Amino acid sequence: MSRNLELFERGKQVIPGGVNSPVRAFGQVGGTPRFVKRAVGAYFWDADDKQYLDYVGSWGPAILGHAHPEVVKAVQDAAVGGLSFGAPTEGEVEIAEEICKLLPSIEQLRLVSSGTEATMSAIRLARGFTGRDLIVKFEGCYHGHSDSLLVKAGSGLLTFGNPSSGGVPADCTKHTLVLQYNDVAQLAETFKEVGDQIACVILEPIAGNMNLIKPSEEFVKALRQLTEQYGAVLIYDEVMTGFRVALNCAQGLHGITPDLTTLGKVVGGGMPLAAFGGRADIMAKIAPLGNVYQAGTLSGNPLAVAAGLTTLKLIQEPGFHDTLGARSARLAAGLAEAARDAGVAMSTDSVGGMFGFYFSEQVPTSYAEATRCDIARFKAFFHAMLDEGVYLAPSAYEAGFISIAHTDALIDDTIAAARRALARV
Ligand code: HOZ
Repeated sequence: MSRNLELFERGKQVIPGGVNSPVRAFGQVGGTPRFVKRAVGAYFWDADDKQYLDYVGSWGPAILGHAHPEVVKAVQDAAVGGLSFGAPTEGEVEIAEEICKLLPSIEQLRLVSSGTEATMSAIRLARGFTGRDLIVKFEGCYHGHSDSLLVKAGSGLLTFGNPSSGGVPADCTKHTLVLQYNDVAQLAETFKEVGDQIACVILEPIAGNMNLIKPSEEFVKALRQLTEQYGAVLIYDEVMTGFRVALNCAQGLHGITPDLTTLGKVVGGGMPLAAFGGRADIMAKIAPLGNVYQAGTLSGNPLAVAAGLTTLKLIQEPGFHDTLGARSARLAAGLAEAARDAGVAMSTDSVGGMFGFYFSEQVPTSYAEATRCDIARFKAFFHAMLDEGVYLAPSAYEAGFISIAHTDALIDDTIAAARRALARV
């Protein structure tokens, strides 16, 4: 029996579904999840010692590749000095200063341990600041698993969302409006109706949880203009895009200054670290200064801060994001060409260190379009690529991630593998 399968079976006895986060269970694609034994650079090795070229990268954090020596050393050095204090450290001030320097929209920030905490806290803060209850999110955008965000669209415009998970009372989602990504008219109509009750709009500024989907320029401009006009807080959820799509993040690419930003993944360099921050007048509402409560024993953990600071330093090397972006674009173009040659309907897209491939003629622009892609073909392609030693996200609704360790030669190998795989799907 394969060791992966053995571990999966053992895991299922003691962990629901055998995994600690649902998508890892290979539910959409079927088969046995790969249990990671070790990872270096662009590769990981599974429990059967098979090597894979990794295009998940821990779902975003591994922008430098796995186990970058300088990051590992920083964590080791920090560990010797103590693992957790529940008291402030110099490193926390340093990383906050660094983030504020890189993102001008952030005047102050709070460190937390996960993206879910960051978005949940940012929403509480926006409500506390505005004194309003309604929040707006977009279908297909994922902002972590807090109650008010586990919501699917209601039956029509201005109907409130329904819980998308068991265990979430309808009361928790009755203040959440779910609108369509990239639908400017719907957004404008919503603000016209209830704009003065909206506390915040939270947005994946480049969506990565319904595959990779970019917003139109018109959409992000309308969002900024309407939130400003109606006094609602604009939250850019850059947990996934932060420091990955560009050094100044998606907001830099869009030329938009959000009121609040949430960060995670790259900011922790592979350790559990996330942040939310923005306008100083809004952040002043957070306890101990204000009455919006937020806390965490492991917030600003010294090991996580050491990994994050080192990562932020290394990604500022000249040309880092240009190289990363060129490699994602090379991969996207190569996959599209391979599909064309194979006569398979596939479109692709990329931005910075993120890419998407879609089994559809056109790149989707909304959740509805993303769900119309050919999922059966995706599954077959996913497994054919696994056989080739290429590990893609085990779901058609996740973006792909590359690291700086994914050289042009490795990208070309991936495209060659995709040509062989596409001939079989
Ligand atoms: N939230 C991730 C998908 N967008 C999955 C996290 C994980 O399984 O590690």
